[in-house]
Amino acid sequence: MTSFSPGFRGRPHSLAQRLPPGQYPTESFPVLSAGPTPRVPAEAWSFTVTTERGETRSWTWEQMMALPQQDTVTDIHCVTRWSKFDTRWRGVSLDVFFDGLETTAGYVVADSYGGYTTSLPLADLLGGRAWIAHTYDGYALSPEHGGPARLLVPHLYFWKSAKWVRGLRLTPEDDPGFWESAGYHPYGDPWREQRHRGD
Ligand SMILES: Nc1nc2c(c(=O)[nH]1)N[C@H]1C(S)=C(S)[C@@H](COP(=O)(O)O)O[C@H]1N2
Ligand SMILES: [Mo]
Repeated sequence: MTSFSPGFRGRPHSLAQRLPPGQYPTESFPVLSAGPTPRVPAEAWSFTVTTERGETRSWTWEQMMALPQQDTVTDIHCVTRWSKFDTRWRGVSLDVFFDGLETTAGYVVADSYGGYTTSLPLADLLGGRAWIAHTYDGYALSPEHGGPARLLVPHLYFWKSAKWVRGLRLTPEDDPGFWESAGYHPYGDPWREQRHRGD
């Protein structure tokens, strides 16, 4: 199954209409990392979902690659104001990882190799809007951009898309991650320009 950005279906949208307020378009793909780039070989990678009751489900690289794969073309928006149109990814929908999971938790903390964290509502990871992405523009995702695999949540500012993701923890309340604790907005909707807490 393939999903397309708004530019590809329905009423044609000009690129200007696809640019959230205060953003500028870029052709390059900037690297933004708060620390050194962890080197995680695919064979050593695993991904774990932990419920609020401490139950876990894990996937090795091989198991993740055996799940149904999706191609996605989407725009991404960094809070530092660059936006990049029509980025092409391949990965597994979060719906697949959460399928049949019993939870009453409303929030998720994404944990990365290297220690980065970010938090968001569980609902934003469901409904075909978020992926564990391992391929960018037809090539294995580079370590700088979060390879072997990263979270991809393109409808929120890109700091929510945790690189080198290793797991998701379900929490009853919002538990602010790295940038959220540093004063960034808890939700981060680019269309409402939710850059900082209080925006
Ligand atoms: N693990 C981890 N994930 C991260 C970050 C980080 O520092 N560490 N930076 C975030 C920010 S602020 C942005 S804008 C994007 C940048 O992704 P890129 O380097 O692939 O452009 O990754 C997000 N995910
Ligand atoms: Mo960012």
